[in-house]
Amino acid sequence: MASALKNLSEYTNSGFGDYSQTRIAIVVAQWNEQITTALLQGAYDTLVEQGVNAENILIKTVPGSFELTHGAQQVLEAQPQVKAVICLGCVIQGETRHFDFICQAVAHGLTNLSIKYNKPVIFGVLTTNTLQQAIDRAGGKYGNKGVEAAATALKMIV
Ligand code: DLZ
Repeated sequence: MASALKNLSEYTNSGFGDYSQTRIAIVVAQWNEQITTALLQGAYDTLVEQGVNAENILIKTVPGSFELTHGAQQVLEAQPQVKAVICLGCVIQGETRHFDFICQAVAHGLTNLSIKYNKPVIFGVLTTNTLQQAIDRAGGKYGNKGVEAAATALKMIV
């Protein structure tokens, strides 16, 4: 698994700019809240660390990862000054095919939004087999996917 080889909280410092006037949105799913709260913290701290003003960080919650696409679309429509949207969620494999449908839908949905609005719409969604794998990637032994998502968003802003 890729994140077993890479710590998700480690990123290179090249490719960043001046974000003092930059407005960024984070859309976070409430499903698996223990995990997504940790992802949100990691993303938020990274934005602030890289110079984004706290008052320029918009946080929106949605019920589950499936709703991340629509939540991001709502933000992009209502807030044209937002330069990037970081979408955070955690989908854990269960006994039904829900997992596959949700992961596919979100991946496609966010890709389409980034093309439609020509802005970074970041897939900060953990898709794991177990809760422990998610814990390991939400501030645990493999770092925090939220950090990686926020750093990626900033580096993709033109
Ligand atoms: C329904 C569902 C299931 C089974 N699992 C997850 C999950 O692991 N992670 C997640 O973010 N959301 C899950 N959901 C909820 C869906 O994303 C969505 O909110 C519902 O299907 C809407 O009815």
